[in-house]
Amino acid sequence: MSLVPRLSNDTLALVPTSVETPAYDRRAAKVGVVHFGPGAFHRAHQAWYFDEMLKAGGDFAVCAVAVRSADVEEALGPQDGLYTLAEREAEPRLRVIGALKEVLTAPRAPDRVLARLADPAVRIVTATVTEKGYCLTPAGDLDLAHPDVQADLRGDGPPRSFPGWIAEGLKARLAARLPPFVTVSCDNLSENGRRLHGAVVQFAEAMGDLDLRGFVAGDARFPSTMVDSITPATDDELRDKVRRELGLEDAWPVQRERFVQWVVEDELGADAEAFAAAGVTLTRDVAAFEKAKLRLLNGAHSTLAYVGLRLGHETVAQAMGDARLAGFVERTMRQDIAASLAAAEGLDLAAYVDAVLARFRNPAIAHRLAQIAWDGSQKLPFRILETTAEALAAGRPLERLAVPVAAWMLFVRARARAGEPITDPMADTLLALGRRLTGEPGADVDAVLALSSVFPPALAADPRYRTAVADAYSRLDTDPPTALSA
Ligand code: CS2
Repeated sequence: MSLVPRLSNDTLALVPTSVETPAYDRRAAKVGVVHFGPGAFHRAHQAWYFDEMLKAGGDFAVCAVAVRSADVEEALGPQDGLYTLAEREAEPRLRVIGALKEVLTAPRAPDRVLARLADPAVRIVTATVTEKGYCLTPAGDLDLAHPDVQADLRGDGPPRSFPGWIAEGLKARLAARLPPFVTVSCDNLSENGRRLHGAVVQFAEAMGDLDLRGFVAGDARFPSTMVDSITPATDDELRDKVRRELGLEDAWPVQRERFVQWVVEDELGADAEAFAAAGVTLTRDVAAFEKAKLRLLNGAHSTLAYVGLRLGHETVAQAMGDARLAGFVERTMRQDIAASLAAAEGLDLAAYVDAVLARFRNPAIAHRLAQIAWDGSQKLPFRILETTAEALAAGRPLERLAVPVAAWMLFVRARARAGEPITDPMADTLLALGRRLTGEPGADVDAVLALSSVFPPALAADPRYRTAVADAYSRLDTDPPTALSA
């Protein structure tokens, strides 16, 4: 048993002054925000912004709701919602974040979640539920065949899906004649707010509730956003560091680089000023920022992950230390991806690429490629395939853009052959497919591109694209460095 006391309201005063702690009255701060999906990214990113807003005196305390797992409640409940955020740079910095005032697990306390959604003091609902949490079909509609959506539409219990929760929350607001909350998606999907809005409208329609449909479609706001900060998963090294420096036990600290960015479509009403004062960029044109970030940063990340793993690297910084791979990724960003982007006002693409590459090289961060490799079936469409489909339509080269997809195929095949699991909502399908891949490029590419929930049919059917993927696959399989010469 550890003799080190646990971080909580009662022990907060023991934290050394070198570590920043909440400088506001946590007990007095009112909950103004409900957040779905309080994983490491939320706690390192939006919760830090809300902590800044609380410092400035606003009612931005957060009720954090895990849609399924009780892990966060179990770790942070005994800590009164407190946890440590480590900024990993040459000069690291620790800060105890106090923004999470309540930590709930939806299946355990559905009534409390609903009461918060219907609380007049709550104005904002944020979400990081990952790509799969939106329950969308490849065409971007609400997936009515999704088991959680079906259960929610039957209405025989509290909501299970995230769109179901938002619909239920807005229904409660309507019944109480309250204004709707603003729903702010913070996941890495292009046009995240618009997609979520569409899904919740379809949800209300499928419920046959026309009043709710009108309220969601006409009154509720779903701004799109771009969120950015590199957040490696928590590991023992971080837990030990925090224990040493705080002199307290923290069951679930989080870490990120110092850089943070949050760009939100300007639909926040009276709260806009507080967001802007905390450093959030409010804009009318979030799409250009979102696209640039998803395609350049996340696209490059997924490329580094699958190709880097194939080459035996473990972290992003190590992969960037491999000059051939780093050069390949940089060419892909500058030549192929940047060509698919129109610069947003205030966004210089060449400087953005420089900054992203420098962040990837941060030696103070051990961002594991295996973490980025999760959920490839959900990530590749937004990160790589949209860029590729546009390159195809415009007659631009496809060779480099085919490489991460070929590397993903090899990743799936390697995991399947080794009998190792894959973290992906399509894991069963992918592992079965991976076992069938023989190494014959034509047949393997046929089998993988037939996954219609991942590859848009027009792209999958195109002979130029198929040839490019098959060529990259065979090179990566037999002589990986040659795949990087393109
Ligand atoms: C990463 C992202 O894990 C991943 O797939 O690409 O989480 C990335 O670190 C963030 O989007 C950076 O903002």
